Amino acid sequence: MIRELISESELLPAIPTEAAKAFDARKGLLVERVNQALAARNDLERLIGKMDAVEMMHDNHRNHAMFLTTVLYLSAFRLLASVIPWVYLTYRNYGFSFDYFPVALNAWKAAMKIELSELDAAAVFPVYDWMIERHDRFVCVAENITGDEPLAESNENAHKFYQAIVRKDINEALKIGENELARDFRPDRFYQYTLKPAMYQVGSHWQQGKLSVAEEHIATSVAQTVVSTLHLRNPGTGRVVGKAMIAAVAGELHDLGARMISHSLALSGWEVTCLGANLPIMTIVETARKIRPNFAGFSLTMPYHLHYLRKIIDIFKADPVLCGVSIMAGGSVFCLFPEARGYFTDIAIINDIAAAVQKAGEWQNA
Ligand code: B12
Repeated sequence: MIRELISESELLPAIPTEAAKAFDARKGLLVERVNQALAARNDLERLIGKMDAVEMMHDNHRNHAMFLTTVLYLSAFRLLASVIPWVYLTYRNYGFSFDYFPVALNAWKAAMKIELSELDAAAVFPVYDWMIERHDRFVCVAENITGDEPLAESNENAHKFYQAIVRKDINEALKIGENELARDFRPDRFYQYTLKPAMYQVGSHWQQGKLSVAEEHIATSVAQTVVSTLHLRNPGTGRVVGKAMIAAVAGELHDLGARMISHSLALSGWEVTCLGANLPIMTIVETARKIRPNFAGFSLTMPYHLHYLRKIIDIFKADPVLCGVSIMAGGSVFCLFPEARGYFTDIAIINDIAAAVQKAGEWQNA
């Protein structure tokens, strides 16, 4: 059924940029109005499970505003259709009723009637009507998500590494990494098949409530220490093949992938400038103008950051200094929601570290 919903989404008319901009500019006010509309309902407790969940509902409204901004800028309706069941499932797991969703979507429409011009609201309404009309079918898809999707491909050390990072055992975690590196001097294998699956396991245990937020943060911080220490102890080769700039886009706090890619590239002779998490678009552009990399790589995890990637690509293409810079992007959004790839056919989307290093080499030799 999800396939049908995704292909039906293609019938929606493209959103004019002006309407997307208007939604983006007013999204804070829209969120406030939707929060107030929901707070005024007598049946709020039935909709969100318990009154303690109001904070989480507000969170959802903020995320909704950011995600719809992405969807409207990119006319990314296939992405919208593939993300909705995950949103339904996540909030149902937190105790929300599925009935909450059409109520909230109608509140968004009411808010837009007040905050947007008639023309802009008329351009965006078909997207909301499309979601509301298909609510029952999205419930059906959400109910059939099993949650046993395979985790990232792993090797024999992944579970040991997982245990070490949740126990806050930095020495053991580092030893696993160093032993693997000593074997073949290929950090990409350790990162791809040990560290990444361990972090995905942290994520799913966190989502299932088996790890607390604090435990997830501790495990992440141990993993970050391992990556930094391995990089420090095993820097580049000295032979420079070119310059690379790696960053996680504006708003994106997940930067472990970017740091792992950076280290692997450095070991292949790239002079890497890794800017880390949450880089404003213009900082990325200015830094690229300054260092003039051969290529840039961007990391994205949350679907609601995808339109920033589009903006960066368009700015690079139109910039006389940056138009020759090749671009690659990766991150779990492209694995969890493969539909996202379709909006970026003009760059390389890569989720495997060795493949990213290989692509960089091909660009260098071209
Ligand atoms: C650690 C973590 C965090 C940390 C991040 C810290 C940090 N410095 O990175 C913190 C606590 C900040 C965080 C916050 C949030 N998180 Co979080 N987080 C995770 C977790 C557990 C691990 C992420 C990670 O490090 N993975 C390991 C890396 C190595 O994997 P990766 O990023 O996929 O990278 C690989 C490839 O994708 C690729 N790649 C990555 N980048 C690049 C770049 C290039 C150029 C290339 C070529 C390749 C490439 O190479 C890597 C190796 O294969 C995941 C679980 C998961 N399944 O990933 C959740 C997860 C990603 N988080 C999630 C959520 C919901 C959130 C929050 C919204 C939570 C909240 N309510 O606040 C916020 C959003 C923050 C934001 N604005 O970005 C969800 C996302 C669901 C979704 N996609 O819609 C996940 C999946 C957890 C879950 N199961 O629900 N998170």
